[in-house]
Amino acid sequence: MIRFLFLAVAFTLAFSSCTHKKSTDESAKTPKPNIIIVYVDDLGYGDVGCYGATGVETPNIDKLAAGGVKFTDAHCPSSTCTPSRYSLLTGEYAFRNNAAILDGDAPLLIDTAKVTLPDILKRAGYKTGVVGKWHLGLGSGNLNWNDSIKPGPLEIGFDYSFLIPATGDRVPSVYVENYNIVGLDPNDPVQVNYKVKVGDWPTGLERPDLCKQIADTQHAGTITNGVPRIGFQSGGKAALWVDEDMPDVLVQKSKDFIAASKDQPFFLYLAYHDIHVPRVPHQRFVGASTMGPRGDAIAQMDWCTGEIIKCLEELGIANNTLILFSSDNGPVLSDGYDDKAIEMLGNHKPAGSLRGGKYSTFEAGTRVPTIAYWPSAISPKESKALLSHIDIYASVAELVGQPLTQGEGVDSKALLNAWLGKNEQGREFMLEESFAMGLRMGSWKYIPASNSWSGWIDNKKKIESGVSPVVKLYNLDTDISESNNVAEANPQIVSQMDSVLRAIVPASFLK
Ligand code: NG6
Ligand code: CA
Repeated sequence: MIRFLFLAVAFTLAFSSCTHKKSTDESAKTPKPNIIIVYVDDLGYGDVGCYGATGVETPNIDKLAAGGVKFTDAHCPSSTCTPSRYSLLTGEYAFRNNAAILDGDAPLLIDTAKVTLPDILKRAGYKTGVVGKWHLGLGSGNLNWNDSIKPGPLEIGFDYSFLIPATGDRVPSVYVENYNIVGLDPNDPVQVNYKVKVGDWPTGLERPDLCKQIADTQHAGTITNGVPRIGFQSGGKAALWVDEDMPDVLVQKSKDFIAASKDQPFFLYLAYHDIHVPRVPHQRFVGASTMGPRGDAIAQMDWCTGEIIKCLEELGIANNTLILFSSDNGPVLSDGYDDKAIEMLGNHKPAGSLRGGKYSTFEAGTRVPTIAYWPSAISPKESKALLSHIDIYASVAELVGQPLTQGEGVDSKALLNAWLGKNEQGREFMLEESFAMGLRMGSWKYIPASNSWSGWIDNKKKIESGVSPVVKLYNLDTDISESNNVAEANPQIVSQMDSVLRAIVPASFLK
C-alpha cells in the first residue's frame, strides 16, 4: 500500500505541470482566449514542412497549419531581430526609436511609460509572461548583473519573465528570471563587457581548440560551454547555460507558466533561441534532419512546439488558446559559426522562392511562416492577406475588447478578421524595415534607390542586401522572386509608392 502511494505521488509529481485536473475555462465559458505568440528566431519562409521544407520534417508545426490559418504573405516588421520584436511589443515602427540589433549589455530599449502589448492584455485581465530570447535590452545603462536586473520585461507589462538576455551568441550566457540571474553564486559575480576582455576566461580567438564550432572574429569573444560568443564575460560559472539543454529549459518554463496561469486568461510570449546561431541542438536531435545543425535545430524547435500544444491539450485549454506562430526575420545560413549550414543544405530552400534573407530588403527578409491556430474559433484555410506582426498589437486589443487610446500602438492596424482567417483584407500598404526600407502595396514591392550601400550583406552570408542606387519595383503576382525590375515601365506606381513611403519614413532613413 505504501509502495502504491509512493508510486501514485511520484506519478502525480512527474506529470504535475500539464496533467492537472481539467481546467474549467473551456472555450464556451471564457470569452477571452489565452494567447501564445511563438516567435522563432531566423526561421525562413521555406524552412518548415507546410511551407515546402525538404531537408527536415516539422509535423507539429504542420499540424498547426493544417488546423489553422496558414498565411502566405505575412511579415515580421523588420529583417532583423530587435526591430521586429520592438514593433511586435509596441505596435510602433522600429525606426521611431532607432531600434537596431543590440549588444548584450544594452539598456532596455522600450520606454517604460509606453503602453505595450502585454500592458493592453493586463488591462483586459490577462496574466502575462515572456519566456526565451529577449534582445530588447535590460537595465538603464552600466547594468550590475549581480544586483536587481531592471528595468526589463516586468516594467513594460509582463508579470513573469525567464530570459536569454540578448541572443545565444552574445554574453552573458546565463538565464535571467524576473530580476535575477538563475543559479548565480554571489561569490562569483558576473561581469560583462562588449569592448574589452574582462577576467581570464579564454576567448575563441585565443583558444579555438576549446570550441565546439569555430567562429568568425566577431563571435570569438568569451568561450562558455565550448561556444565562443560576441562580447566578454567572467564570473557566474554556476549559472552558465548549457546550449544543448535550452529547448528543454524553455519548454519547461513555458509549461510551468501555462499550468500556473490556466485558470485565468494568459498571454505567453514564447521566444525560442532556435534556429539562431550558435546551433548546438541537444544530442537527441543530432541527425534529425539531413542538413546538419541548422536543420536539426528546426526539428528541435518543432518538438518544442509540439510539447506546448500537448501541454495545452492535457490541461483542456487548447481549444480556447490562440497560438500565433511566426519568426522574427528571414533565414540565414552562415551567421558567424562554422556549422556546415551551407555545405549540408542540399535542395532545401530556406527562403522558398523568395529573394534575399535575414538582413535583406528583398521579400525573404520579412516574409516568414505565419500561422494562427485557435481550434474553437478558426477554421482551417490558407490566406493571402498582406499582414505585418506590427498589427498584432491592435488586432489583439480588438479581440480582447480594449479600445486603444492616443499614443498606443501608433503604427498598428486592427485587422482581427484577417488574422482569424475570416477575410483576406490585410494592409493596403506595408512597410518592410531593413537597412533600406521596402514598401508593399498589394502585389507591388518598391525599394527606393539608396546610395548608402549595395550588393551582398557580406561575402560569406551570400545574402543580397536589396540596397542599391537603382529604384526597384517588382510585381510579386508574376515575379515572386523579385527578378524583373519593372520600375521604368511603371513610373506612376513608383511615384505613388515613393510618396507613401516618404510620408511614413523620415528622409534621414532613406538616404
Ligand atoms: C549580428 C551578428 C549575427 C547575429 C545578429 C543578430 C556579427 C558579425 N553578426 O551582428 O551573428 O547575432 O547580429 O541576429 O556579429 S538577430 O536575429 O538577433 O537579429
Ligand atoms: Ca532573428
